[in-house]
Amino acid sequence: MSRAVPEPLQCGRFTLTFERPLVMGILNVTPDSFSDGGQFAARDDALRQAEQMLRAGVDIIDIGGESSRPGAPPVPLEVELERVMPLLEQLRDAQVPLSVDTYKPEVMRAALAAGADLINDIWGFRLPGALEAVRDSTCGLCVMHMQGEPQTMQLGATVYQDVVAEVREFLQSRADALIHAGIAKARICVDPGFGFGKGVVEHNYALLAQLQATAPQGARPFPILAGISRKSMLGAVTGRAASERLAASLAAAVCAVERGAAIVRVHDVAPTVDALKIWVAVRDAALGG
Ligand code: 7PJ
Repeated sequence: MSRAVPEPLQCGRFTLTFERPLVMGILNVTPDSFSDGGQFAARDDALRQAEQMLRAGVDIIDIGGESSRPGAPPVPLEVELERVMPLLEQLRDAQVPLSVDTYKPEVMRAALAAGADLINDIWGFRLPGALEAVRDSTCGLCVMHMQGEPQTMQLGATVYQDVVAEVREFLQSRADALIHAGIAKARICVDPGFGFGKGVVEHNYALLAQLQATAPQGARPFPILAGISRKSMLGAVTGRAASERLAASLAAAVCAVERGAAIVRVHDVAPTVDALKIWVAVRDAALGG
């Protein structure tokens, strides 16, 4: 099977190329405890986890200071900054791109000033000021699909006539808006947003089955990022709790890469790196290389 390698992604200090699929490791700094100690413990924990990811061969670290789990309470700006900024500074010298998972323009600006290489926005840079916050930097941008308007934060039941086409049209319109604002196309990657405003399990599997078709089509396809790790669509099929979804997450990562994902966003970096090495070995053997 021949498939075009996506164009390189300009990503701050780095230019990412996609001769092989890349692994984005999820680094959440969201303490369960609301005590002061919780904040520090969470940071230490996150640093240790980052070191583990680096040893395992992570390609991008995605730092998140607010849980975007549907129904999770929003985190005040100051708290999100307090969680994200110290980590960004402490990981700045690691030789991998640092991504920040945020939809708040103020966090984007602070993160970019501190050297973030990529901004990962589950709202697709739709909040007022988001586009302006990233426009004049060289950071990469991950544009994710989520149905609904940011202002209403509507994450409930969602209706689609044709989920794949609707996601693609949305991603196309957001990419157009970014490019129209003067952002280089080479800075953009796209993501169908598994589980976000997609309450019907089958919709998520349709998006995975037709992953390539969820991205805007054209001569220079955008790199596709897929985040399926531990998500409820895996629980729906296996009947397993989130903590027991490693095997399902690995299978989903391989399926996503097989269907065109350039980057997979995962919790379990080491096993994903191994799984994708096997995928690469099979691909190369099929090419006769
Ligand atoms: C995603 C994300 C995703 C991108 C989260 C979770 C929920 N960013 N942030 N894509 N998911 N780009 O990890 O379960 O799928 S938070």
